[in-house]
Amino acid sequence: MAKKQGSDYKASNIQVLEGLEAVRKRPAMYIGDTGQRGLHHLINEVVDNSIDEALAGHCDHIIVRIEKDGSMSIEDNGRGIPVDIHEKLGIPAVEVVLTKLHAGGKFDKDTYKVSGGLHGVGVSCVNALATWFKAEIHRDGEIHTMGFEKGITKHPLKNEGKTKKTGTIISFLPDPTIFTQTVEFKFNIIAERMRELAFLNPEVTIELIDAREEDEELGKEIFHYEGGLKDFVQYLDESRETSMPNPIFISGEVEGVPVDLAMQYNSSYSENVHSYVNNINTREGGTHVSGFRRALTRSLKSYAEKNNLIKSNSKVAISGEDFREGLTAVLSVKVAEPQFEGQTKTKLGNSEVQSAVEVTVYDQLNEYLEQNPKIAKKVIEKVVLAAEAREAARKARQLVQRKSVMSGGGLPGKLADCSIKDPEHCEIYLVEGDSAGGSAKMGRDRRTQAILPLRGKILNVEKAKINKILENKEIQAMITAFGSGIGHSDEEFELEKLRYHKIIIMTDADIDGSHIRTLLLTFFYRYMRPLIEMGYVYIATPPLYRITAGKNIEYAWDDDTRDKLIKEFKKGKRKFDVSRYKGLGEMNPDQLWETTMDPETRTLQQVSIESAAGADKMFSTLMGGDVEPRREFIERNAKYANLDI
Ligand code: 0RA
Repeated sequence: MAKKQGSDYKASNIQVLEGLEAVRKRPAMYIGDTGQRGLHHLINEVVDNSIDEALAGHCDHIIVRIEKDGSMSIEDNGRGIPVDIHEKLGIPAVEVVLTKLHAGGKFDKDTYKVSGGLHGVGVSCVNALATWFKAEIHRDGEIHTMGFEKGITKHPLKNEGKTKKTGTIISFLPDPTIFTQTVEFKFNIIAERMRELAFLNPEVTIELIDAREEDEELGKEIFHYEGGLKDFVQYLDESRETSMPNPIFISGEVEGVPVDLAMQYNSSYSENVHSYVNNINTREGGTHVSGFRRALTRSLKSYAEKNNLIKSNSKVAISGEDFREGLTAVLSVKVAEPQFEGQTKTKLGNSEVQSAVEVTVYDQLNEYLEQNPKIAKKVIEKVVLAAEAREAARKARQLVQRKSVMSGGGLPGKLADCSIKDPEHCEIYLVEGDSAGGSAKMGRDRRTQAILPLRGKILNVEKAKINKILENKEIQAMITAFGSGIGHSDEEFELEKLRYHKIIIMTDADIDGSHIRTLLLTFFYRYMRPLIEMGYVYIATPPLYRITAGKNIEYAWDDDTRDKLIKEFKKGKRKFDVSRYKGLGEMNPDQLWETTMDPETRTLQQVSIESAAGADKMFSTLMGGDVEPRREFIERNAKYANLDI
């Protein structure tokens, strides 16, 4: 029997190889990129399959391990990948799942699945991109294993004895010839997605273990949230002052579409609505989000009218966004056959979902408001204040525009603009301090590089109202220089009018510098988010050390390189001098150009936001009011220092 199966492999392998070879030839087409993000995507691809088992009600425990040798293993207690012979293909189903593109494996349509959704390219892609890949399946009382190298079967399905459990263990080592930038898995990046999945699937416990860590406690985190979305919202608002004792929780199902929502108001001014379809973050929103917005507006409006909570003499008209100021919400729906649209394919298109969400939220929110009149009154008062602030902001915005028109040309006085006008080729450096600004102005390429010196700290937008933000001089200068406006709607923020496609933050490599950088990023994230989403925001990386030996000058960006250079100079028996750059202002224009601004040689870090919920949490914690969560956050993250910025 085993032999017969073995010879069957040969015939079927031909097709199989063709499929996975394509993945190895063009990996980015399947997993997005082959950098750090693509590398970590491999884990998600496997875990998504375990989550599918959980969604189908067959799995409640997942263990994700980063092994000492740099490989990953993902274990679940699901049903185990089927091992029986696939009717049409004549090979074991597990082989179909692991070697056929897009096989996914879920042969029935009626289940909601993550895999096969947004990225769902299937576990077979992970197999294709791994130096080695193993599957251990516990199913029907028996242990089955299979092994591969670069997607090629090296060890056909084998029975390894008896078991009482069911489940799947997938382990693999990423192929360094594919992931040429890095094959190092980062605990924090994995933790963020596992936490999100645990919030979205309260029935599951996800253990994340880093076996590379000596200290067992430090290398382990368990994610399990019985409160689900409620816990998620409370987690997001941990460093904000909330306006209600507990998040509102809404749950229902309309025509086969399960809808879950948790929401609460807080004392901030930003809207933090995160939405998911089959556990996939729909960053561009879609029909489910419009359904939610309509229900929220309709329900609150009718409650306010019925109870005379909006004064008839109020001059400002309340608009939809006023109902969402200071709102943190997580909306999660499950759709059997989701259609994803939009630039990043993260916008839900299924029209039937809008009414499913709208009906569910409208009915249950009405009920909540009736039962909680005190909270309802507070919420309406907040909405009215938001409308008034929006009106004030509109006036302030007009004033900023008028001022810039009156000061001629419309550009801020401190800006040294570039001569070329095509935004695609233009860059603007936001430079900390006038003296560094001076060096940058002298050292730059005037055709393509504009310099805007920023004096002191910009306003912390996390704690300020929009009209105060618009009064801030540094923020005004950025708004007029960028030319794209400020705000959340398409009318307020016009990406087409942006004058530079690279916005480069250049601050000192010290605590103050990193504070200013975070303040700027917070401002962009909250009020000019498309800049970050489009990948237009960068961080310049000036060197930390200069080592001079006569006319020979070398720069070092980290301690290791500095030590290496020192060693070399010592070997050559040359006299040398090591200095630590304290600030950008210490560099002369040539040095600044050479190390940090010359497009040929500089390294820029592009700012990206992997998870919107993660970014929201990070900014509210770093910049919000409470000291304790901030201290904890910084301590927790200091070890990894990879906030992705
Ligand atoms: C195909 C079909 C079924 C489950 C799976 C694949 C499956 C894949 C993975 C990957 C990691 N863990 C997994 N667990 C399950 C359905 C099984 C059935 O119908 O019994």
